[in-house]
Amino acid sequence: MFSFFKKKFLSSSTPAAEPVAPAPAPEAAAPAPAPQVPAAPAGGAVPPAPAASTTTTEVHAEPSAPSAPPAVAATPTAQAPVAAPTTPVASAAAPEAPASAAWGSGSLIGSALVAPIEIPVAPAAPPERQKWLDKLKAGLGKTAASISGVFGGSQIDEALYEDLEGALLMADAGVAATQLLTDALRKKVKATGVTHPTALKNILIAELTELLQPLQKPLVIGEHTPTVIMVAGVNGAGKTTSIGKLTKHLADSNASVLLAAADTFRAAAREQLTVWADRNTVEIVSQEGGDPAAVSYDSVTAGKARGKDVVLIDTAGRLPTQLHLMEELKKIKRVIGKADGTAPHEVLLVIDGNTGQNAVAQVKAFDDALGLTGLIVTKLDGTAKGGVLAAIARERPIPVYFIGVGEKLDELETFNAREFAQALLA
Ligand SMILES: Nc1nc2c(ncn2[C@@H]2O[C@H](COP(=O)(O)OP(=O)(O)OP(=O)(O)O)[C@@H](O)[C@H]2O)c(=O)[nH]1
Ligand SMILES: [Mg+2]
Repeated sequence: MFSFFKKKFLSSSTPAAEPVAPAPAPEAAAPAPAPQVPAAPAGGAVPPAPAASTTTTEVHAEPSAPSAPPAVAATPTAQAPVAAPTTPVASAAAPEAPASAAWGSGSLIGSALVAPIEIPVAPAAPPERQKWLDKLKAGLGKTAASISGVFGGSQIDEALYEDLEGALLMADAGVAATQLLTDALRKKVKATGVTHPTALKNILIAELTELLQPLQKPLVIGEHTPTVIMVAGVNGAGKTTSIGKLTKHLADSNASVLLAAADTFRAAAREQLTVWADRNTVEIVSQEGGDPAAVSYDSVTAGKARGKDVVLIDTAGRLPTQLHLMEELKKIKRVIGKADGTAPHEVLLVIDGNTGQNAVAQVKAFDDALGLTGLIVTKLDGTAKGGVLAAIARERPIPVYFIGVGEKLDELETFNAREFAQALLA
């Protein structure tokens, strides 16, 4: 669970149910039969909390961060003031002291020690976050072990750098990020005069944190009502599951969510999303067969009419090389814009963490086609090596809003650069 800040701008002055403008025929193909918009299940869609409709700012802070000021996005691990004044949302964020500032003094290791060893000391995370971090660490354990092995000797020499390059490449960090990191290490070693590999490893954690920092950004909702989020990705990346998990985070924070089953290729895909909708007791717009752009259009108009805070649009998996399917995705995006000229407000790509270097190619291709605003990286609990985030940071730094470490509802969390660097290397 992450802290969740939400601010509404129009809620008190805008009628909840705007009349839906006569639909300019979406580019959607045939005038498909009206999509089913089933009534909310018993218990209903999560209604906006009463406070939400009358006040302008809601703050749902983790118990561990009771004094966090409004308009601040923070993870349970810390409090990082975020500049965005208008920002509510699902946040990433963290203790944003520069990594080095969090370092404490180290202990003597071996007789070769000539410089004090600095050991990063992370502020204690709240129990829930810690549990999740442990899962992330376990998932990335193999990578951490193989990179740590490089620093097992007693001196920093060329062989160490070579081994480190190999270990980073094996971890999917890619050539460019590996080069950048090892160059930075060489410079730091020269500048500081450190001689012990353990000190070098701590420098690497700091350098990786810095490289990953641009990826750490909170997802903001509340600037638009509804905030329309379109989700794309290759087959089986974890789109539908991540939407289900994200819905829980949003609903837990009293945001009302409408799901859109715009993966109309498979009946099973619709059913799968319906299961997540039921689990979270939120409403879903779906249509048997039909055009995904039409479903998306209808979901946005329904979201507006019902005053939903968020519309989450699930799309069918596709490879970036399937050009006609990429064209379809672009069309979905355009048609969403016809239902709401400002939408989609977020275009997210879900990436399977096991994809290795191919993930970078996916990010580039989907970004070129759609203009991505954020990423969700899934399956970091299994065989994924994790270094791919460094490659993304180096080659196409698009914010990683969330990372997934399992199939369960609570196994999606906000991304924090320092936590991730430590899980990958410590
Ligand atoms: N271990 C693990 N499994 C995950 C994670 N996220 C999703 N999965 C699993 O990955 C498989 C595919 O997930 P989906 O959510 O159906 O993926 P999708 O991208 O919607 O798939 P398509 O719609 O077929 O393209 C399912 O078995 C999920 O349970 C994760 O973070 N960790
Ligand atoms: Mg799916």
